[in-house]
Amino acid sequence: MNSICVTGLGRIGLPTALTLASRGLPVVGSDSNPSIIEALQKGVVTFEEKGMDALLKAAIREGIKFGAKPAATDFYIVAVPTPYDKGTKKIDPSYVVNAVRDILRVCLPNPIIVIESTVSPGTIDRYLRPLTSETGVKARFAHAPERVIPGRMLYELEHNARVIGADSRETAELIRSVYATFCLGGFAFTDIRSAEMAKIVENTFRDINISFANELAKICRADGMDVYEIIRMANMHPRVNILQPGPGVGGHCISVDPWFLVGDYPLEARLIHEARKINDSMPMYVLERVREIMAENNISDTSRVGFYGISYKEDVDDVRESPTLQLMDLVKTCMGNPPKVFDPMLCERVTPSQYMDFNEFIRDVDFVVIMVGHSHLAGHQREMNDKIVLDTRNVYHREGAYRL
Ligand code: SAJ
Repeated sequence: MNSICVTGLGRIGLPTALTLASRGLPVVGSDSNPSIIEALQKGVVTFEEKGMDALLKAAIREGIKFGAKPAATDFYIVAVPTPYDKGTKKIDPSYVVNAVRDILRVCLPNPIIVIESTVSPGTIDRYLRPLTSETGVKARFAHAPERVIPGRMLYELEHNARVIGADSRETAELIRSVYATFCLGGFAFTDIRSAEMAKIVENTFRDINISFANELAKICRADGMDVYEIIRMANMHPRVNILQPGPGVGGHCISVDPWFLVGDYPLEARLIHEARKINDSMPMYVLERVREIMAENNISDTSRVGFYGISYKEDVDDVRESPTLQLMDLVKTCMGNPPKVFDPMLCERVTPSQYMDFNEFIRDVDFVVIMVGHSHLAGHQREMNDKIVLDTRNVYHREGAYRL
C-alpha cells in the first residue's frame, strides 16, 4: 500500500495521522511550520490533549514520518486551518488552496484528496477543483469533515460517526476503508457539497443554542432571576436541553463556521447572524459586570482585577478567539491598566500581564473574574475566600460571589 499523507499537523491533522499510523498504516505527516516538524521528530507533542503522548510514541514505533512537504503518494488527508475574512465574513480558502497546490505538484496519478478542514458549502467545487486543470493532474476530491471535540479528541476520533462526501461510491468506499481502521462510529455517504454543509450546520446549531443561553442570562440578570436554576428546571422537560451561558464563544470552530453561512447567504441567515452577534457581545457584557462590581466595591484600579483562565474553554491550552483575550483588549481600551491574568493550562506567556503561578496571581489581586472553569479551580477555591469573585461559568459556589 502507498503511504497516506496527512497535510497540516495541527489539532486535527496530528491526532488523525498518529491514529492511522498507530494502526499500522504507512503514514507521512507534513506541515509547513518547521518547529512542529522538529518537535514531532524529537517525539514531543505540540499541544495538550489527553493520550497524545502515548499515541505519538506508538506512531513513531510504527514508523510514521514527518516532513515539511507533502509526500509523493496517492492518498492525502488535508487538515489545514480555514479562517474567515472578518470583512466579508466569507471563508479565506488560501491555506487549503496552497496545501492542495503543493499536493498536486508531487502526487502520483489520480490521487484521492480528502479535505478534513471545515469549509463553506461549495468551497471544493469553487476553489479546489479548478487547481486540477491548472496542473493537469486528475484528482478525486472528497470531504470527510472532522467532528472531534478538544478535551475528548482521541475518544471521539474513534467513536463519532463520519460523513464522507465524494463524487462516486467507489471513491467513498476507498476512503471508508482507510478511516474504518480506527473509526467505530459508522459512516454516512453523500455528495461533497452536502458533507460541507452538514459540518457547518452542526457547529451553527451549537452556536445558536449557546446564544439562547447567553440571551437568557441577560434577561434573567435584567430582572433578578437565577438563570442557572431556570435552565436546570427547564431541562427537566424531556424535550428541552438548553446549554450554559458563558463569557463568550471562543475556539476556532463554533465562533468561525457560522460566519461562512452569514457571508454566503446574508439574506437568509438571519437567526444565525443574530446568534453570532449575541455570542460576540458576551465579553463586553462581562466588562459591564466588572465595572458595576468594581464601583460597588470601591475598586478603581483595573490592575487589581485578575482574570482566571485564558484558553477558550475548560481544560484545553488553545487560546484562539479567547473571550478572555477579547475582554483584556476591551479593558485596555475602555478602562486603563491591564488586568492580571492566569491560566493553569498554559506553559507560555500569551499576554504581558500574565502570571505563571496561581498563588502569586491571587496575592496581587482583589477581584477575581472566573472566565474558564478549568478542573484546576476545584482544588483552589479556598485561596479565593477573601477575594471579590465574579463567576461567569457557574463553577464557584461561595455565598456572596457574583454571577454572570
Ligand atoms: N460554550 C458555552 N456554553 C456551552 C458550551 C460551550 O459558552 O454550553 C462555549 C465554550 O466555552 C467555548 C465555545 O462555546 O468557548 C465552544 O466550545 P465547545 O465545547 O462547544 O466546542 P468546540 O469549539 O471545542 O468544538 C466544536 C464541536 N462541535 C459541536 O459540538 C457541534 C466539535 O465536535 C467540533 O469537531 C469542533 O467544534 C470543530 O472542530 O469543528
